Amino acid sequence: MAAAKTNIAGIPLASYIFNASGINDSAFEELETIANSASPAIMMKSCTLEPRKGNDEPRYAHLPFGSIQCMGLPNLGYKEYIKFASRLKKYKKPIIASVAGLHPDDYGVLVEAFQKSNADLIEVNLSCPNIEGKSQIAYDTSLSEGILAEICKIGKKPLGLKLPPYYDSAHQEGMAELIKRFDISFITCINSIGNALAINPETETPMLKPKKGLGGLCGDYIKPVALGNVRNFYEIFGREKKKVSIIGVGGIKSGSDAFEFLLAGADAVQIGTAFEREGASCFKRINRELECILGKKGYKNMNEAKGRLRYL
Ligand code: RRO
Repeated sequence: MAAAKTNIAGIPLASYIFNASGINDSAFEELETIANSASPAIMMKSCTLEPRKGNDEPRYAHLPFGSIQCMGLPNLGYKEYIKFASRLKKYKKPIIASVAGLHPDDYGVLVEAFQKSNADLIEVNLSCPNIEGKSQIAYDTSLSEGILAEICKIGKKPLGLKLPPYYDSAHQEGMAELIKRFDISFITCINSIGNALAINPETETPMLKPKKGLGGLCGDYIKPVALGNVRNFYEIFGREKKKVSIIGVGGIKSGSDAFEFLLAGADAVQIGTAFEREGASCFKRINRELECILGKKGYKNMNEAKGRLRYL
């Protein structure tokens, strides 16, 4: 059977499926659970300069086909995650830091700190939709450009961008142009679909308290949008010499979902909502299902199927 080995930005991963930032990855014990699971990497919660409690409860709700949340970046502050990266080293899995600024200047400080840490990769979150009064940076190319100019000067560890969903090819091309100009080694797409609203008709209230009920939509609802974004970036970067690894995320809960992301061109995928529902056993299950599909279809390795979507 084909082993679903892969790599991101040249860093080898023992399998294709690991955890998405934001789900059960804030506290050290949670990160150890991920380290002890079949996840081939340990992704940490997006962190800010200072610790944050996050938004008021209720801030997470299950929906019939996924979830909606407005967590508001609850995290222990970047200094804790630097310590966690050292303590997680013994698990011998790539450690991925995720950084989120509340102000554009924060990004330089955060990236510099993780460049000197035991993290192997740094995911720069430019797309959190859940902070009242702050827009999603990656929808603003000139703001993003200023941040990239700053962070790409620092250190040698591979940098990636966590991107929001794009709904217009011109916007996606604009972000791709920026990525080509800077030393960005991977992208993770997509973040949740921001500013969704779930209403409880019984109570006639939103399901969430923060932001008048608006929150990020996750799970099955967003899979086609995520696939579209992955595919479009795959087509754009496929025309270039420089390799940008693509990590797909959004609604993956089975090996068949992961296989669709592989066909679209993803180098690896992350699991969020399914991890929240099922716990850390999801990584082994989904990977086994994916390997089974590859075997049945006669693929000897991931590269034989990667990006090989056949147009009608
Ligand atoms: O913490 C959050 O509310 C959050 C973050 Br940082 C993010 O990047 N995406 C999201 O849906 N929620």
